[in-house]
Amino acid sequence: MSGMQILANGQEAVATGIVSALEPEDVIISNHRSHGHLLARGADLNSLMAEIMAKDNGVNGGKAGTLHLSVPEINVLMTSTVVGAGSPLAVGAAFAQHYKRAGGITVVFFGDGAAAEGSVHEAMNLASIWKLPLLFVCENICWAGAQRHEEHCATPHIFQRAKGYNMPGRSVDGNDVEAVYTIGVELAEYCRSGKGPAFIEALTYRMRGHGEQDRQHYVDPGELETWAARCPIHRYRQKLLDDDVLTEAKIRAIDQDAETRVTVAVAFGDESPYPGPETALTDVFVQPPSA
Ligand SMILES: Cc1ncc(C[n+]2csc(CCOP(=O)(O)OP(=O)(O)O)c2C)c(N)n1
Repeated sequence: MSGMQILANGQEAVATGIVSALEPEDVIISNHRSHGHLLARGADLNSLMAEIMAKDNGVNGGKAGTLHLSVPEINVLMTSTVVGAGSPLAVGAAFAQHYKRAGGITVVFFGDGAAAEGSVHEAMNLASIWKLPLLFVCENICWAGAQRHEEHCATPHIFQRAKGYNMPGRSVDGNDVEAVYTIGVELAEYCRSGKGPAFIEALTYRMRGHGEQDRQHYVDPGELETWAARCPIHRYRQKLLDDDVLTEAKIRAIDQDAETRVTVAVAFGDESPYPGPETALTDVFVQPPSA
């Protein structure tokens, strides 16, 4: 695939836990590491894969690519690779929900690196002053690009910043899907009830490089092994086996189903055409409704 591919292997429990805690009317804004959020929300795998391959059948006609997706049908307003850009836009989305008394909340996903951007601090401040229904979800994956957490962040506990903006802030084991879901339900409910914004810091890890071009030469292999042993998928699989919820055979069937769906999606993307030159200027400008 051409272009920069940024994956979220290792962070599956955050996407699944938080998105499962939402209602259909809730709005999601995400960053460059968004594929898990979109899949958890039920985006169509075939048209997502086609979009990542810049094909005409993609969710955005091949114009967004992997980093700037938008799937309004499932209320994923946008994803952006401009670090820290999602939060002020999430303030806008949450303000619209509040103003129209629409009932939903907005969730914005961002990384620990983004948490140091001024835009995120401004968004937290304004959301709190206006008591907006906005859930900030910081995925602390221990790295921002090639920088360790302590190289770019003044505090080891980002969730404590929530206190400075007068909103509840909690940290959670981001590799435990039930724990993420539980805290997600609790704080989504807080935002939904009109009390204002809330903040979750999910502690997890980036199992691949910053992007697929990154060989992670700067990462201690022992650190990767430690986090591999905490893999959220393996952990939950084991729990479901231990609790007799699933059998080995059922798990194999789920794995097989996932592999088949990915194979079908890759074939769909491969076979899809590239957009024609005549579409270069379509869906680029919006004609505002006349007053
Ligand atoms: C405003 C801005 N500054 C810098 C970059 C370059 N950049 C892309 S991703 C990234 C690291 C972001 O780290 P974090 O927010 O923790 O997200 P992660 O990649 O770790 O999920 C940087 C610096 C950018 N895309 N946008």
